[in-house]
Amino acid sequence: MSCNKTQAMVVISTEEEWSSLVCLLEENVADKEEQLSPEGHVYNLVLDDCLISLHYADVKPDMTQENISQVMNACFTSCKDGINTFLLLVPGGHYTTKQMRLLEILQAHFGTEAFKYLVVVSLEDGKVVTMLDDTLLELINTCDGRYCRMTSPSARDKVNALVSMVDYMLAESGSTGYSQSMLADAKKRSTEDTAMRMLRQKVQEAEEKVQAFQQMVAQREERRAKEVEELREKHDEERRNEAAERRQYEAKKESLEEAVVSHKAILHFQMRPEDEDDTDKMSVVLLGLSGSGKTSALRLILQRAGNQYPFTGCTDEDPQPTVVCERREVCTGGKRLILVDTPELWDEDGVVNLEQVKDCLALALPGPHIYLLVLQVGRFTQGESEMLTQLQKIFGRDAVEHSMVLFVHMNQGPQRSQRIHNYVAGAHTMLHELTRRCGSRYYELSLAKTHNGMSYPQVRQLLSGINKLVASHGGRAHVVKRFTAQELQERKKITEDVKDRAWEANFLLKDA
Ligand SMILES: Nc1nc2c(ncn2[C@@H]2O[C@H](COP(=O)(O)OP(=O)(O)OP(=O)(O)O)[C@@H](O)[C@H]2O)c(=O)[nH]1
Ligand SMILES: [Mg+2]
Repeated sequence: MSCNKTQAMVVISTEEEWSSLVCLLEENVADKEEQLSPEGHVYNLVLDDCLISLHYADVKPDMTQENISQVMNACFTSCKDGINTFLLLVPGGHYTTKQMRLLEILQAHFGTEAFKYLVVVSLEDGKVVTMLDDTLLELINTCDGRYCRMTSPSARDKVNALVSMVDYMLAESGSTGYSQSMLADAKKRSTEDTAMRMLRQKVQEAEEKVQAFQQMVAQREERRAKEVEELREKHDEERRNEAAERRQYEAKKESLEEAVVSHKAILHFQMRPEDEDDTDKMSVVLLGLSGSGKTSALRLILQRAGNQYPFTGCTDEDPQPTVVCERREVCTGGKRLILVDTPELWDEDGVVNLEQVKDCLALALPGPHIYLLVLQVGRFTQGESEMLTQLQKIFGRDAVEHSMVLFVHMNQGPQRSQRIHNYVAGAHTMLHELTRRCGSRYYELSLAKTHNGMSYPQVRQLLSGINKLVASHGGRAHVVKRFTAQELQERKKITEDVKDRAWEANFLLKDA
């Protein structure tokens, strides 16, 4: 039979639907003629002088890309005059994942160009489909509305309608269908896409690697910082512990040394001959303006230092102003400590009481070793600011090398927050200068009875300071050049003779 025209249609469907289509056409469309090709299924149908050649693309969703290519190429080859259209069979108007996958294969092989030649065919065996899926509607839209229903009673009419639809589509596109050059273009694009995809994938992999590396570096940095911090904390704690241990050790060592010295001294003191020389005597002269606290400080030092040395004349009552120099002795740390109390040797106006100066030097024999400048915490007068000048004027320029300052607290002890160092640091520059010129040798003593406990360590520190200063001068006393030794010795004798009178005078004043 000769035909005026031929339409080659490639059918995209599952094998089951392809069989259903063939059955439907065989049963309902006359003048049919079936022909099977060795490569796959081909079904030729002659209808009104038109040869409709249906080529089944036997692709399966699980096929490899290579196999799909083979099937599609065979399909293309069997359509000798090119492919006019692609038919996607959907059973009963249901667009399922199977059909979606087949369309993906079609697009992958023939490119998006193939959609311009695609017709969606709904196989409806006796059933009438009234509602279409949204996804199917979308697909039909993509195909510019090319949708055809294939029902058994009117199959012939439907095939005719399909042929007309294809004719119209080809006329619209101005081509004969999907061509070899389109296939070549699709393959080229696919290769380019694949290359681009691979490139993109490699870039992404590289980026991921960079990111992972950066993350790893950041994690390591974080871990290292944490370790360093932990190590630092550990070291800090070790240092703190070491410092505490060192302090404990130093305190222990100091107290042991003191105990040894004290013990030796007691033995030495007990065993020494009567006429022993004066090398173990330290003589301290307390100096300061009236009311600075010299007598009170002297009493407290004697009480705290002189456990082995009983002395009379010490009461708990407030002392009265001292009118004559007095000498007290105490055995401490293995030495005889001589303390010389003085009345005001010079007044605020700088007027010197020379007789009392001589007395104090005579009573300080074999010293003086130390000049203890007594100042009240919180009080610093104009006269006191010139203390060192007066001291040097009276006792000689080098007297300052034998001087130290004793700050006394009258009413309250030092607050924890304001230790004597802080007091000095924040004091008037003149006071600051005074302590500096005394070689920063300054100590404190709480006279207030409410802070009784504090005076024990304070006296211990003061005595230690006295010992150190005396030792730094090789145990030698300070020589006051303006008076001869003989003159002072004689004065000492006279002073001791009038000692009883001095006591009397002081006590008389007290009772007044
Ligand atoms: N508020 C208070 N006053 C005290 C304390 N101890 C002593 N005083 C007073 O401080 C003043 C001076 O005390 P002294 O120790 O006699 O001073 P001084 O330097 O020996 O004075 P002169 O002998 O006059 O040179 C006296 O009026 C004491 O009554 C104390 O703990 N608290
Ligand atoms: Mg006094």
